[in-house]
Amino acid sequence: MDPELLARFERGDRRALARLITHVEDGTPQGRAALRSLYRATGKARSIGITGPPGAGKSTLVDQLAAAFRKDGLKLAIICVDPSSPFTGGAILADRVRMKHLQEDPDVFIRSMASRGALGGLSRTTGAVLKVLDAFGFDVILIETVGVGQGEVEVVREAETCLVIEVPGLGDGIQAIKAGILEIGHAFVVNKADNPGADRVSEQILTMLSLNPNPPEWQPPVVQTVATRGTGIDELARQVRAHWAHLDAKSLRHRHLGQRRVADLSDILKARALGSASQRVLARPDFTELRRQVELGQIDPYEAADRLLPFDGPDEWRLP
Ligand SMILES: Nc1nc2c(ncn2[C@@H]2O[C@H](COP(=O)(O)OP(=O)(O)O)[C@@H](O)[C@H]2O)c(=O)[nH]1
Ligand SMILES: [Mg+2]
Repeated sequence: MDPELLARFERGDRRALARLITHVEDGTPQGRAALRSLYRATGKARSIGITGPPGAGKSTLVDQLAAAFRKDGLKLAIICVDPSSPFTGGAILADRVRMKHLQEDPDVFIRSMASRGALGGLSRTTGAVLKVLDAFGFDVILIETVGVGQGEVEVVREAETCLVIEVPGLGDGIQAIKAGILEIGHAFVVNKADNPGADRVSEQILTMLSLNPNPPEWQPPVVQTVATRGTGIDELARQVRAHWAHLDAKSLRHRHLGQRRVADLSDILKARALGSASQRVLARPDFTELRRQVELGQIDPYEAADRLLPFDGPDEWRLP
């Protein structure tokens, strides 16, 4: 326990920031205590989630977007969430060397998150790290994640603006664009537009968006980019700013923040309810015996659970 850490964080010390993030990722008592005292200082930063298949150019795009926002004088944090583990052999993506001038910029903070963290779930950990960066005073937080599974989709949901990256040449575009991904995108980026087929992918996305039976108030634009050359980045940055203006004008940002706060309440209550229920179960004298009987198949786990934790509510967690 380091009582100085929070004080140094509040003075703007980036080493303290990095250490606090580690505490939060690991779910240490100090991490929890810090989140609690920081919470009221959150809600100012803009968050942008960037998702898409591996190799689509997300990191290159993030670097370019970051450079564009730096021209506006905005302070930036970049989080790269890479859920791939060494066991799946896909961990190299997080190691990509970032633009040198971003790395040397004192108003840019770059962080890789490779672990699932101890908070329970990738999105929960990312949400907590976002809070820390927000409280530290960054204007914009860019979150890059590989769009492979539900957990990663949840990560971009933490952000108020979601960019979905597609590329030409991944077979049939319609097959490659999953329905769930269409719903979360506030802007679609067809990167590698220097490769053939970019117009076709853009048209397919526009067609799929037009098929939405409940068209949203915000019409997601489709922007073509060549991230390696910086082509289309100004237009993309313009669309992101337009989305910010839309969120502000319609009080949607306010609503999004409110929803995140209630989601946090739900998560905290859930963790506490689990903690106190498990304490009650472990304190029961018949726990060890019932556990043994379940293990041997002598009674079924439902029967044992009924005896250990008599309960007449629904077996689900829901907060209205
Ligand atoms: N031809 C072309 N290559 C690109 C473009 N954007 C990125 N790349 C390259 O694609 C590869 C993967 O890029 P990266 O940003 O690491 O992709 P990520 O896995 O989505 O983060 C790198 O070799 C990039 O240089 C682009 O617009 N056109
Ligand atoms: Mg990457």
